[in-house]
Amino acid sequence: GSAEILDQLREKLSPRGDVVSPRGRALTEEVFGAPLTPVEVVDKICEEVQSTGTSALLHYLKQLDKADLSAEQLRVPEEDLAAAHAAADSALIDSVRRIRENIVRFQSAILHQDVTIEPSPGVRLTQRYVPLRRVGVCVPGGAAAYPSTVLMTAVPAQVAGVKDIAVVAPPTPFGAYNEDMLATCHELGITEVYRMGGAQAVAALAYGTEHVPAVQKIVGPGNLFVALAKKHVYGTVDIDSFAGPSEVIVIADETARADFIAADLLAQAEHSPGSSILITWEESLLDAVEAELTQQLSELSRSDLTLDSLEAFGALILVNDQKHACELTDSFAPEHLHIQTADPQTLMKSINNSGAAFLGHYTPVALGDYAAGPSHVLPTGGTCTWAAGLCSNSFLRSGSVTEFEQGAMAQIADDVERLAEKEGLTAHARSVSIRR
Ligand code: HSO
Ligand code: ZN
Repeated sequence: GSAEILDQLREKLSPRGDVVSPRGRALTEEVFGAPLTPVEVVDKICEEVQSTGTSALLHYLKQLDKADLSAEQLRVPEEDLAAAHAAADSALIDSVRRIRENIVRFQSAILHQDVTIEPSPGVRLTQRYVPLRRVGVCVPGGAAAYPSTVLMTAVPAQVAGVKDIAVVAPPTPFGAYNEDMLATCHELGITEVYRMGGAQAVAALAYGTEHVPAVQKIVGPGNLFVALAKKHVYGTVDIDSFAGPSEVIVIADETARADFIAADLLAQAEHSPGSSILITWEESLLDAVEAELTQQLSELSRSDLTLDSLEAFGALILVNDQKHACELTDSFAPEHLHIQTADPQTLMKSINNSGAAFLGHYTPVALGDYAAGPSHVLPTGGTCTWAAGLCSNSFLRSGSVTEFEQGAMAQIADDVERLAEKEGLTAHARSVSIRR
């Protein structure tokens, strides 16, 4: 039955608690002298950074990231960004430029514009949009380097008109010491990059320290500690969402190619952890995809990690029909949905819940991960039923503007006075009646 399949599928979502490795657990125990839960660890770090600023930040960078930095070494010198750019593979820089253009095109087209209506003479109502002044972008640097995340966060912010963008990346070879990531920042005109990651970086951005000016919003993916820290600081600043491990559901029919599907499932598993789920009503696809998975896995650079993830968080599911596939997908609410059928547009109409959808045999999710235009920072773990992916509009705040002329005010006054009196707020009523 559907409910059972769904329960089994939910187990394929890697639970956030598991993201703490045994090594991570041992480390926090060593640092804090007690086996604290991840939430306790994060609360403690955030509170200390809030109260003692840079010294707590440096303390945790030393203890947790094994990076012995001075306050002056927190920020990457602008010369280093320029040097990384000068030394970078020129083909990479060309790609970054083209991708930036793709992102700018899409993100500008969807950017909210001010809306003004004049519902009656003498009344003017406006919703206006203002960019946030300063935002922080978290770029992961644990298991792999992510120049793509710089593009997919900073460019939408720039399109929205954000003036200051502070990038934080952990002090690791895949993070703040990654030349490609630094070169990408320079190409995008980002000058403020900090060597800090984890909960301590999120807290520093949210509360500000002597060396890190506070931001208004923190975006970008991260591990469990980053996600919990964003939750902790929400309210002091805004955040995008709590992005967890990546997921894909592929829906396929008899027109789909098993080798394509296997490649897509492996791409998601490569994030390790990443959930890779195929749903089909075409029985022959199951064996064909399985054979392709085995075949292609042997050719991958990260095959061990990918296999671990596939075994823990992969599933090939046979359903009765298309309708069943759509119901299951909607209940699971995947981060990525890829429809590889004869008529993906029609099928898409019966599915509401996905963070980002990819239609057709020639639209692998990797196009969206790297280059198409929509951001790859997306809601995971079923949260796309209420959360949206990052986009240029995530960096705007809206405010309303109301204007009445005297005659128009007199017309609406009765209703205002009546409600104000019902609420017992006579000063409110009087502020209107006095103008009649
Ligand atoms: N699939 C990830 C994004 C990514 N993939 C970055 C490769 N690099 C989350 O949407
Ligand atoms: Zn990806």
